[in-house]
Amino acid sequence: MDVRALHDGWTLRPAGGEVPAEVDRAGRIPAQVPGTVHTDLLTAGLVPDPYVGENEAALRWLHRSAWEYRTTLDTAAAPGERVELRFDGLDTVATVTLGGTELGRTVNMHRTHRFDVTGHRGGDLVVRFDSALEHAESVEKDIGARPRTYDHPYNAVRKMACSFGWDWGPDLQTAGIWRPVTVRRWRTARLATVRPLATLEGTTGRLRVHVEVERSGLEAATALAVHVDLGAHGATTTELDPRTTGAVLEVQVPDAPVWWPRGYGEQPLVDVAVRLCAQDGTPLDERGLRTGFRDVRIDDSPDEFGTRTVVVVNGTPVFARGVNWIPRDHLLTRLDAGRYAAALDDAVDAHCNLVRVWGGGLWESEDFYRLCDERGLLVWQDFPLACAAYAEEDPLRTEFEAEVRDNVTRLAHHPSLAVWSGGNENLQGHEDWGWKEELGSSTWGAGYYRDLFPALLAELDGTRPYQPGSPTSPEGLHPNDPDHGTNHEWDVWNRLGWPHYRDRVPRFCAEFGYQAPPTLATIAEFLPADQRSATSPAFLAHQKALDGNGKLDRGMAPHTGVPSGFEDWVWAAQLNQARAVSCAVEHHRSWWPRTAGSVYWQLDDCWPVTSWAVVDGSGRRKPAFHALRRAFAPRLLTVQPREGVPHVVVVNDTAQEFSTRVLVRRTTVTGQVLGRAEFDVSVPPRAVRTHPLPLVGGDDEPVVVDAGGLRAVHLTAPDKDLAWDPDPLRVSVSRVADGYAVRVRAQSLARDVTLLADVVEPGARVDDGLVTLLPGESRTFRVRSAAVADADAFAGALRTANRFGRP
Ligand code: BMA
Repeated sequence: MDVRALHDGWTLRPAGGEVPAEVDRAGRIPAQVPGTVHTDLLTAGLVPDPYVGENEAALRWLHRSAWEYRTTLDTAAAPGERVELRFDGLDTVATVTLGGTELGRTVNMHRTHRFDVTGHRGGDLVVRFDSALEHAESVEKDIGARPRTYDHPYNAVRKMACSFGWDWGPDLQTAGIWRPVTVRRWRTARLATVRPLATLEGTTGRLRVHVEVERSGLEAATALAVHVDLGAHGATTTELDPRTTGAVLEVQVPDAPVWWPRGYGEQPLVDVAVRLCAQDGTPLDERGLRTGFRDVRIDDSPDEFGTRTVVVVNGTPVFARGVNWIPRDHLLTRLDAGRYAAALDDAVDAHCNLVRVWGGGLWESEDFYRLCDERGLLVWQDFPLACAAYAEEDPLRTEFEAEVRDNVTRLAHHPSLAVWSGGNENLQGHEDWGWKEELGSSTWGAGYYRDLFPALLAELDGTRPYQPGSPTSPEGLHPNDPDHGTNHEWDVWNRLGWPHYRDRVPRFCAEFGYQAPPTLATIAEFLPADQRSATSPAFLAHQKALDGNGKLDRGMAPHTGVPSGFEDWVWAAQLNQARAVSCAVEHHRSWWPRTAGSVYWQLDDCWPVTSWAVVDGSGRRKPAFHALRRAFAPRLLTVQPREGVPHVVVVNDTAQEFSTRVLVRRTTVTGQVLGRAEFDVSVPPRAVRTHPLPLVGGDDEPVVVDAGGLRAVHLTAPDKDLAWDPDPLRVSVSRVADGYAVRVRAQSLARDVTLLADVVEPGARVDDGLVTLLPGESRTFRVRSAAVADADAFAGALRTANRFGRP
C-alpha cells in the first residue's frame, strides 16, 4: 500500500449564496487542507476574526454559502494496481467530482469516505460544499421537524451539533475538508478494517484483532497471511484462503502489563503491528497502533439508596474525578497535538482521572485518545447526539449506523476509552422538555439508544460498558433521578444558588457547572476597550446562556453582593464560580462510595466566552481552576453538614492509609484565635472519615481546620456581611529562573487570596490560588512569565474575598 497525503495545491472559491463583493472579487484563494472555509478566509484577510467583538454576527452570510475546493489528481495506475481516494472527514454536505465525473456525495462529517478511482483518467478534483444548514432544513421538511434546544435544525444533519451555536459557543457553521485526504495505491489485497480489542482476565492480557480484507479483484485471488505482532509480548499468524475475507487473531499475554487510570497505577502501552502479506510473503498492507490491557465495567447494581453507577477498572471501584470536554476550538482544524496535550494537561493538573467527551461535539481526534491513554485519563465517550430528538428514519439512520461502525472501529484499541454513552440529555429532554406532545407518534431516537447502538456495540465492541445516554436511570425511572444512575445537576446554576448542591446526594453527577467570565487578559482580547462592561453588546455576544448575566448576578448577590465596577464584578463572578466548584465537588467526594462520580461541566472553551469552563478559550486558567484542583486532590479536607451539624470530612483517594492530626481554630474575622481543638483521624485507602466539627458556636465566626497540609474554612456568614480587613496582605517579589516568586504575608485573615497573573502579563501562569491565610502566615506563588514586572504590578493583580466585606 502506497499512501500519499493530498494536501498541497488546493484552492477555494465561492460557489453560491450571497457572498460579499470583496470575497467574490478575490477569486480563487489558497486553501489549507485539512482546513475550513472560515480559516482560509481569515488567512486571506477577507473576513474579520469571528472571536473578536461582534464579528460572529457579521459572518452569518457564511451559513448559506457554497464553496468549491479544487486541486488536480493523477490517478494513473500500473497494471493490477487499485487507486483510491480517501477523505477522513468532509464537513459536511459535499459533492466530489474528478475530471468532470461525480464520484459521490456526502452528508456526514463524522465519517470517513473512500472513492475507488482505479481506471479513472484523473484531472481536476473538485469538492463542492453546500450549506449544511440548508441541507438540514430540507431534510427536516422531508421527514418532519423534531424538538431541539437551539434555533437551527442541527438534529437533521450529521454535523457537530455545536457547529450551529450553543449556550457557550458561536454559530459559525464551518465547511471544508477538515481531516486528512490521502491517495492510496494497492494491489492484491488491503486491510479494510482492523479492530483490536484488548482485555485483561486475571493477570492475562488478551488481544483479539478483528481483521477484514478487501481483495483487488484485478488478479486471481490468492491465499493471504495476516500477522499480529506484539514484540516481546507475543505474535500470531493466520492464513486466509482465497474465499475468506475476515479473521480474528488472538494473542494471550500472561502476566500482562496492566493499564490503570491515573492515581491507581501505571499506564504501560503495548505496540501492535498488524501486517497483511501475499502467499509468497510480499507485504501488502500494515497498521501500527498502541493498546493497553485493562478490564472496565460499570457496577450498576441496586442498593439501599437506589442504583449505583461506579466505574470499575481491573476490579477496583474508581471515584470518577472528571471534567466534561467540548471541542477545544470551534474552528476545529486549528487544533493540533500540542493544543490537545495542553488542554488534557489542564485536566491532569486538576487531578482528574476521567474526561467525558460530550455528545454535542465530536468523536475526537486520534491525538486526543492517544494523549488520554498516555496520561491515564479514562474517556467517557458520548455518541454525538445532544439535547434533541433524532429521527430514526433515513437519511439519518443509515448515516448513524455507518458513523458508529467507522468510529467504534477507529477507536477500539484505546485503553483510555472506558464507557460508551448514547448521547447527551436526549432521554431527559424527552421526559422533561415537552417533546412528547410535539412528537406525537414520530420517532425521537429511542430506537438508537435502546436497539441500534447496543446492537452495533454487541457486534463490534463487547469489551466496554454502554449507557443509553447521560443522564440515565434504569428503565421505568426518570432518567435524571439522582438516586439512580447518572445525574445532571442544573437547577443549582439556573435558580437555586451553589449552597444547594448539598441538597441532593447523586450517585454519579455527570454534569454540574457554574459560570464566570474568562480571565481579564482573555476579555481584553475579545472586548473592544470602549465596551468594557458586562452589558455592552460585545460582552453579551460572548455570553450565550439564557439570562446568563442575570443568573451570575443573582448567584453572587447573597455572597459578595453585586459590585458595580466591571473588574470587581468579574472577580466576584469568578470567586463565586470557584466557591460553587468547591461546594459541589467536596460534597460529592464526601459521600463516596454512595456518590461515585463528579464530572464538572466544563473543562475548556471553544472561543473566548463567559461560560462554565475552568480554563478559558485562550487556554488561561480561571480562578475556579484552582478550586477544582484543590477539591480533586487525592486527599481532601472539607467541612460538610451531616443531619444539620457541621462535620470534618477527610477523603483519602490514595492507596495508602492517611493518618493525621486535625487542628481546629475558631477565629475572629480578622484572624484572632478564640478557641482551638485537636483530634486524630486515620483514613484507610480509598475511604472517607467523618468527625463532628468542634468549636462551632452560634456566631458567624470563621472556623479554620488544618490537617496534613490541607486546610478547610467553615463560615456560615456571607463575605458581604463580615467586617474583613480590606487590605490584609503585604507583598514581596523576587525574580526566579522562569518568572517570579510572589510572597504574600497576611496581616489579618485573608480569604481566597488569588493572584490574577494574566493581569501582569497575558502569558503568565500562577501555580495556585484561592488560598486562605491566618495573620502571620505567608504563601509564595510561583509565576511562570517572560515579562519584566515589578512588585507593584503583582500587588495590583492580587485579589481576596475580603474586598467584598462590609465597611
Ligand atoms: C448541559 C450540557 C450542554 C450545555 C450545558 C450548559 O445541558 O449538556 O448542553 O451547554 O448544560 O447549559
